[in-house]
Amino acid sequence: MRASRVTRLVVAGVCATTVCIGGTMSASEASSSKFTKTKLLWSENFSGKAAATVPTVETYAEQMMDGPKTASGKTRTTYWAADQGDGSGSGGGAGWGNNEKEYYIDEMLSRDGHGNLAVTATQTSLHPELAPLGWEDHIEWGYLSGKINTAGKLGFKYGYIEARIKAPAGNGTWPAFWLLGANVHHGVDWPQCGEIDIMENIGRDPMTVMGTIHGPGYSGGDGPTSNAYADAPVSDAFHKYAVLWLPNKIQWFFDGQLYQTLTPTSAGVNGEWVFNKEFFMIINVAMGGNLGGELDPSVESTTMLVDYVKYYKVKVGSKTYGTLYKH
Ligand SMILES: [Ca+2]
Repeated sequence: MRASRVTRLVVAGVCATTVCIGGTMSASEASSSKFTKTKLLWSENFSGKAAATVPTVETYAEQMMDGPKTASGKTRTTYWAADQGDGSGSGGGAGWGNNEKEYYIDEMLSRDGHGNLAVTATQTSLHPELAPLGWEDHIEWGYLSGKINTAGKLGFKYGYIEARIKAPAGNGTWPAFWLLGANVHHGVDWPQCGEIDIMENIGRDPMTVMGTIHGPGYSGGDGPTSNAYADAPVSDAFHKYAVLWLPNKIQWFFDGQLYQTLTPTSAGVNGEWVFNKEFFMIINVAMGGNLGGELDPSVESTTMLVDYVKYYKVKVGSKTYGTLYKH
């Protein structure tokens, strides 16, 4: 999510089945590691009444101050923080390092009352009452959108992580469900911190799902990646996006079907594997940018729905993997 990889997008051939992968399937991609989900370590179901905003979301700064208890002494009920702004303070600069064209505000995050998180991207000009001060002078703030993360509160290492998502529709949309190395907040820069993109999709290529990693020497357009292909736009229906994450191995699944396996010996990684440690989770809808592409004026408003995120401990052979960190 952090950087462009438009240069390595490959146009898919025709798929005869509902899901298939691009290119030639290697032996390691042909089958998933035999694993069993042994325990649900954490889940977020986004249940509750429809609300203008997600009531459990607080700013990252507030979360960092409060610790595991809220200021009033109650045990925290959320581990989500909202990212705000255009990325100017993110380290990636305005546009989040990708020339993205959204400005994140809390109001674009809501519960829909049907058990889903709704992340809406909407043209800023249509909602000047929600727009940041001076928005008229920033043509790059074409859309208001939403982004949440678990940084500093909830971390994950290994296991099986799955979200059920209905992607937004329209040219320029760039939804993502991804993980970022927790040490990015402790002096380690991107891409050394590592990034695992569990799901990305771009609206102008609506039937293609991308799974990617970024690390030292293999980031941006050089991040190892593969695609899964749906037989209809992934904005038409909910789909399950997941990774099985093990020491020195990550496998990507689309609706339960494996479509990619990456290891330290995968092409481009050159042995420096930065994924055997804690990561945090991010969900967002970017607009435009290096990967999202041209914005489409006809896309006035579009919404991504997230039914759930589930995190499981898994057993592979005689060993179990999956550690949840609550900070
Ligand atoms: Ca739900």
